[in-house]
Amino acid sequence: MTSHTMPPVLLHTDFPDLEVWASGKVRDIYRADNERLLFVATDRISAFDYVLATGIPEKGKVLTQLSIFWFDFLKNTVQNHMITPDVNDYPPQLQRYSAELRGRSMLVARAEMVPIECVVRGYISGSAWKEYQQTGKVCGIDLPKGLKESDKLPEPIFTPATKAASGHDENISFADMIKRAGRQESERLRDLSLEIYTRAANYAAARGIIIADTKFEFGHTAKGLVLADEVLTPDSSRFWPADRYRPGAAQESFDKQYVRDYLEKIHWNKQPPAPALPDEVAARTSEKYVEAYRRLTGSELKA
Ligand code: Q0T
Repeated sequence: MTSHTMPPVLLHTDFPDLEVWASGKVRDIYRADNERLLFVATDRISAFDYVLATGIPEKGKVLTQLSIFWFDFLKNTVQNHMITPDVNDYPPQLQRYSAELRGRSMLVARAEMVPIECVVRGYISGSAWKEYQQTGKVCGIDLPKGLKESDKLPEPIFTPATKAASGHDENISFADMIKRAGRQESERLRDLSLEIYTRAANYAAARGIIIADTKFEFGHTAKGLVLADEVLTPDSSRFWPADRYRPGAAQESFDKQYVRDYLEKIHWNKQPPAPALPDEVAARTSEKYVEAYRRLTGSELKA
């Protein structure tokens, strides 16, 4: 008789004596002090733009540990905002929450954030595929005629976006980015984003994962320009299993495929409230996140 036990899932953080700095669909950021923030990845999952009622065991840990892996992998290319992921090194006022924070959080340097989403695409998918079908371009970049959905691009492209009032990202041209962020800064962020993507995507491809596209966020600290937010995770990127890659249609997602299949099967109208997931869908999805971590890092996720 085998008994399956799931680790506890963290859906909501509640640190009453800490000030919330920013809160996203799946991440919460608290103010630690004037210079430092506490960045927490919960186990929440979003699909079709909504956060579901069910958490995914290990998800927050996988995303945090993957970001840490990439920060280290990229350390000779770009500085990052991480100060420490070790709760024992957190300031004393955070120590009382160590049980919830361990493995899924990091202390980061508070940065002056660049108000641009730095998106790099090696494959054509999502909003870029829509734009290409309508105009033949993406963010003002001319692409070859005759591309199919999910095709690999001749070379990776930088497609910046801004957070619109709707909460949805709005693709902008590089010329628009220059108007907002200046020429020097924009060229630096573009070149750096393309370099980071190329290094990471080549590494992942050798491990059977296509990183179709990804979004970076940068900020400025006393150390200079830093890579912030979470990096090269399934939430900030499209991860596709390479052995199932079939251009000409939308691709299966590495991590959320069971979730999307289930939501389609129950004919959810994609309006709130978002449904809960059966235990088995949550468990199989958890395994996919843990597998992505294993394939990319070559190590088992630590307990
Ligand atoms: C930030 C200052 O989506 C975001 O947060 C949702 C929880 C983006 N965001 C980042 C910051 C960071 C980081 N990362 C930082 N190091 N310093 N602000 C705020 N919102």
